Amino acid sequence: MIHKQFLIALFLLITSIKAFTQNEIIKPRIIVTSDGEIDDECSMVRFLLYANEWDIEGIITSSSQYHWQGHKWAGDDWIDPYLEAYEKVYPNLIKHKKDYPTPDYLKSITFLGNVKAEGEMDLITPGSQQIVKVLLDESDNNPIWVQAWGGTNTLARALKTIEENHPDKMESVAKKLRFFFIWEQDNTYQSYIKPHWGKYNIQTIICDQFWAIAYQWDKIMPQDKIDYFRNHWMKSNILENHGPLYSLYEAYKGGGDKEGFIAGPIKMKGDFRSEGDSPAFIYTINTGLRSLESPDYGGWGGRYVNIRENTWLDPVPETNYNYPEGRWYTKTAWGRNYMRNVYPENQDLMNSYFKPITRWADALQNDFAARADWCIKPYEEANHPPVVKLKNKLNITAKLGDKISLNAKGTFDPDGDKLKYRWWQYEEADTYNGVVSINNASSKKASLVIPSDVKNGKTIHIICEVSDNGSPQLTRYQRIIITISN
Ligand SMILES: [Ca+2]
Ligand SMILES: [Ca+2]
Ligand SMILES: [Ca+2]
Repeated sequence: MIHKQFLIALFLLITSIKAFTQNEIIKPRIIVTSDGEIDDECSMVRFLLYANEWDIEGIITSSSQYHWQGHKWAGDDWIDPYLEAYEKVYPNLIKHKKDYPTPDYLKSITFLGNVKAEGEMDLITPGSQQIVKVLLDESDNNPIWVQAWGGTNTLARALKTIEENHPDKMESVAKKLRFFFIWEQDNTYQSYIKPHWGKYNIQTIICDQFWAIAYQWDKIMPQDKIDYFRNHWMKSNILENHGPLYSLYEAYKGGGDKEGFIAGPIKMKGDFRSEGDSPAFIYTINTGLRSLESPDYGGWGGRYVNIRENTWLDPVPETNYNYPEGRWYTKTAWGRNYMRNVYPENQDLMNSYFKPITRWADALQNDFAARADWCIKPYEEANHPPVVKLKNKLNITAKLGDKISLNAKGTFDPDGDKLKYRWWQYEEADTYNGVVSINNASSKKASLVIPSDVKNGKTIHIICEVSDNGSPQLTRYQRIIITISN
């Protein structure tokens, strides 16, 4: 006979282990909508290489203000070659991570959405129907991230179908929805989604920081990160000899760009081209940075601040900046307008605006390079990221003057690589308006003392950053949030 107390203890043990390990977190559910621009096609390669990180429930072609059927259109079936190439590398990918979805599964959830014109949301399309089906499925009520790499029109059509046919379900559907838009690339968020669904206060991130890795990366990327986007790095790590999926990845071709963006004076043939939409899915990769918990925590996909209701936009580094009331897009977004009208002036301001993305750019590119190897190499010959586990809690409540011990015991590398530790304060993400000094910040065990001037309720965010010595060097994290309660 098992004692009730034993069961309770066992339960507490299991739940505490769960709280300490990022790997046990269930995969984010995601739906992608994309307008098939050349840089979406680059993003699609990276996306498929991370397909094991999520439950992908829809890959849907949509239109945008830039692309629609008959206007700079990549074709209704532009995703097919990418899925075919994924099918070819899949047998090797699963040697590295068993949980890549099968090519047949990905094909079964890939659909054409609303593509006839910019902002078209009258037609019920296979893409809009897939979104409806996923959102109305009550067997899974975990959050679902809907990403717009183009317009929001197919999403808007799906929501309108739900409003028309199942108005009683709107609230429960809204509860699980999370939006991540790369700008508002048509007007349907303003004209339909906000007026009809605004009352449910759906968390909505609208990103402009993406410029850091879009067509003008060469002007934005800091000097210590720019080599990861240069042709010599791209050639050996991404473009050549990495199998059929990476061979579809398009580099910069030289002499300006299809989309009319003029390259900077130093951009060369074979350089990185553009992946403006990638932050939408990069944001949902579980790196240990806990970015899904709140958009202002920040992670590989950037950091966002709450502007109004549950709308999160890019933090603009100007005091008294007034965010526009309507669309956040090419005409209004700060970064786009900085690049168009102000660059090359005030580059300190530019650097701080794009830092939420550029600060991780080396780790991000190295990670992409490792997965290039996963397409062609056996497990033993490729690198895999460290798994960061901490002995201390991830959420700590502390008082002024408390000594906090930080301990990364339990962290390991699946390849047995040597690990390098770095503990640092993510000052922009925490609400303490000061700097904490960390003792032994480059050891497995570190500590800090809560400064005497932290106000009650404020937070200190500490990142445990762990890099291996494999090739390419890979990095993972764990974030600790200390809340002051006196
Ligand atoms: Ca796009
Ligand atoms: Ca490794
Ligand atoms: Ca701070």
